[in-house]
Amino acid sequence: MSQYLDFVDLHYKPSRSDLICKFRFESSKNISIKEAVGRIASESSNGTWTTLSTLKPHIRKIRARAFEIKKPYVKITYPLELFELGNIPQLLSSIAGNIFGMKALKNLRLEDIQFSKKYVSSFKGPQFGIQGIRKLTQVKERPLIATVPKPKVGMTTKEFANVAYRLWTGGVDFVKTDENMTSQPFVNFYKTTREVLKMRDKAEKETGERKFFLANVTAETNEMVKRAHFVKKCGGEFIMVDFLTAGFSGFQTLRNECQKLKLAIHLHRALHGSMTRNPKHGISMLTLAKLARLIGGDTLHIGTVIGKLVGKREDVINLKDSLNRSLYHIKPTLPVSSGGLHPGIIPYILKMLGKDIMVQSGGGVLGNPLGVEAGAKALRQSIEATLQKVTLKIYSQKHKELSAALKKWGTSQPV
Ligand code: CAP
Ligand code: MG
Repeated sequence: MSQYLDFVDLHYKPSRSDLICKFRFESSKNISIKEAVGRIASESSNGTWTTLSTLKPHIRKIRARAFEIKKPYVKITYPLELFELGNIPQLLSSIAGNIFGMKALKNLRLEDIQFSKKYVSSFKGPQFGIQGIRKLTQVKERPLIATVPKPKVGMTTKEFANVAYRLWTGGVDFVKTDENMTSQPFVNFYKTTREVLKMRDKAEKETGERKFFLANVTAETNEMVKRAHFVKKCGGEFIMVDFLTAGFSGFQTLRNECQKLKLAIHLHRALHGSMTRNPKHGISMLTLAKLARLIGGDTLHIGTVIGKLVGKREDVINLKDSLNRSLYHIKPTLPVSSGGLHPGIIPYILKMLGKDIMVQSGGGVLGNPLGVEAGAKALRQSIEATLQKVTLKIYSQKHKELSAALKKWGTSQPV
């Protein structure tokens, strides 16, 4: 089908304002490589399955071009005119839309995306970023420590607020609501936010340390905006949003609102596995992370390699590096390592990712045999030991909370 080959030009040089996408592709039977990459470029820009009587030179001029093929990868360049600045849903409807369902492809994965300065200029990026969070928290030299009360859903407002208080006094910096705890009848968002932030103030007074609540506002967009205003009203500094289940439109609206409210945004990536896990088909977490940073997540979950959820070492490290890489005016996003972490495997995490991260542990804290405060203490002790280059075994001799965690989990890697 020759019209697809019009979207392949291996001599084409992308212009500085183009967006460039890297895809991994597998053609279906009897579809040549050029036909396959032509189809991807065509269907994700302004072509279709047949020639058109309405195709004019000025329209053909802004078509995408497959310009580099290194099987199983292809790079496709997109003239900026194809996109609406500042509109991520439209970007994805183009470069991650119909193409995943084309019969001519057996598999397709959007691996990476490179934005031009002009495109990036239409986004805010993180309001605080890593430096801003360190300034806000006054935690300069160590990883930020977060936990999430477990069981993840079921606690009443009172129970949740009480556990949060005990976690803060035990030594964590951040307490978050879990990704699927929003405003169930027994834990109304407004009542809980007010109660938890009261407990936070109490814990700050008693510990002399800054403490923070990552309130999950995930809901219908107007409701998320309302919840963000309420967090601000109660003295909160952060909100949390499941940016993929909330959707990019909701996330962009929330980011604009948080600019006015001066609220930092913690991004949970629930749903990502449905797109990122299959190495042959879907969208890479790297691509999703770049979009999350562009819109303006101050923090983003990136995985652990050795925790309970999948994530290859080079991918997790690549994610961390990408969130930190210079990108015009866009601040770096703080990587969050979470998912099956417990004190016994913290040394591995810090060795792999360094200290400019947030370490988040739920079960690894709330499962400590000595209780809630001890769980928080043990997590903090494992970080202190690692930064002081003391083995956990030695450090635990004088820290019973860490010793209890090591007795229960050792250095086991949960599955
Ligand atoms: C971790 C967690 C987080 C995961 C999300 C959970 O709890 O709260 O949602 O880390 O995965 O619900 O599993 P645990 P990721 O510490 O008890 O595992 O960080 O990979 O996005
Ligand atoms: Mg969770």
